[in-house]
Amino acid sequence: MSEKRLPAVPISDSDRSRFAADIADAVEWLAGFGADESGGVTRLLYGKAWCAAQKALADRMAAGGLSPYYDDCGNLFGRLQGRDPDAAPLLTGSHVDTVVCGGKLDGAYGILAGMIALEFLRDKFGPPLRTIEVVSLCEEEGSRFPLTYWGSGNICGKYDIAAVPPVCDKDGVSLKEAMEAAGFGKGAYRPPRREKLAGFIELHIEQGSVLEREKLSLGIVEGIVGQRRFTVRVGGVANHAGTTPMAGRQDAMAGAAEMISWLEKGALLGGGGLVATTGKLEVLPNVANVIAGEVTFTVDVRDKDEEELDRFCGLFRRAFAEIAARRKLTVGFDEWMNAAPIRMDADMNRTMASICDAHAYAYRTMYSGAGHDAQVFQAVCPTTMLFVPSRAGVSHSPAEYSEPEHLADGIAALAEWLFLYGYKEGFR
Ligand code: HGY
Ligand code: MN
Ligand code: MN
Repeated sequence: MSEKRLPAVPISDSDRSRFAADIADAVEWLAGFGADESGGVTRLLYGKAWCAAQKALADRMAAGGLSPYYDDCGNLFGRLQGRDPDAAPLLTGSHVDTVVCGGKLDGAYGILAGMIALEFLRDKFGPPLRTIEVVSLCEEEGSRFPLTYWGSGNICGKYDIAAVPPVCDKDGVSLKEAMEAAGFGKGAYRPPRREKLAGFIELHIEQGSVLEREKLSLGIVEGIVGQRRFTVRVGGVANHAGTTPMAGRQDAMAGAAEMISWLEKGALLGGGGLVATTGKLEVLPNVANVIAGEVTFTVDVRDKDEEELDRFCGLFRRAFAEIAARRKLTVGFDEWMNAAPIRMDADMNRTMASICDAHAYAYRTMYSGAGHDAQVFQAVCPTTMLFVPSRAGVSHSPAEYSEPEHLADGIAALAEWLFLYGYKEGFR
């Protein structure tokens, strides 16, 4: 239990109900940008819905008194100017892009909650000591291009828009072309790289069912799992489904199926927390009466432990190579994501625990099985992350939902955290 104290930012019942009403409205409003027929949201980096959402968020930030500005890779910031221009700024926020047919809260909640919290603090306490900015990060999911954390990665130096990775989307549009078509990457805005940051906090839905199962309101994230993503290409010989005997086929689909089944069994056998997923599969020529000549599929592997990730990825690559050799197939691996497991800042988490205790929120510390921009920021500045419960643990789905009261508690805890680090002397 952290030291008991009174809340530094008391939240009245009417504050909480206003947060709940405002966040519920704002989430529905933002979900309108990229709403798809499945009832979910599809907002892909630099696409039409993405551009409209960023523009609408900039207008909403301006209307709320947060000065909006972009950096040159398309991250959007809403600034609450601090009194001390030399103090390093604090950032809060999350990603504006979504998965395909995603939910309304993943990413969006952290942006909108940051806007609500900053306007609340400004109205109650005036300008902060140090500048605080809410950021709508341009891309985190890797849904359009085979690359993730494009927004936070440019801020934190993982990427450099002067050397855009040569990746293309499924229509062959390159990241560079898409970025420039959206008006970015041409020097019209400030360079994305931020050297001086006092800290970053990301408010996010849990996307799992721990908090709901344990009937808790908040989850302080002690660490985020490491993540590896691959594209695996299996090559065989396309042939007639009717005239080709079973013996001697070089069937890329049957080979890929054996590999994907191995992946699931291998992860289950491991017994620990490691998870492995194939979420995407493409077949050529993809017709019923032709033996598949080529199959491309993804592998997503996650674990808290870097060595376990190394071990399992070595194991599955050897197993796939053995399957391919036995079936006279070829197999190729393209690793396009490698995020190390990371622990959040212990001091900042202790502060968050004292906030939860002061407000008597039921909370726990926990690990995140989902990747987040916070793991990119933690490599360059003190970073913390706070979860609110997800109904039935569902996410990356139109059924994604959190109770407005839980969303409101997240905003209240965020507001106090930003107050302590942004308004008070003495906090780093
Ligand atoms: O896949 C993830 O963990 C995150 O939602 N991008
Ligand atoms: Mn996500
Ligand atoms: Mn997310």
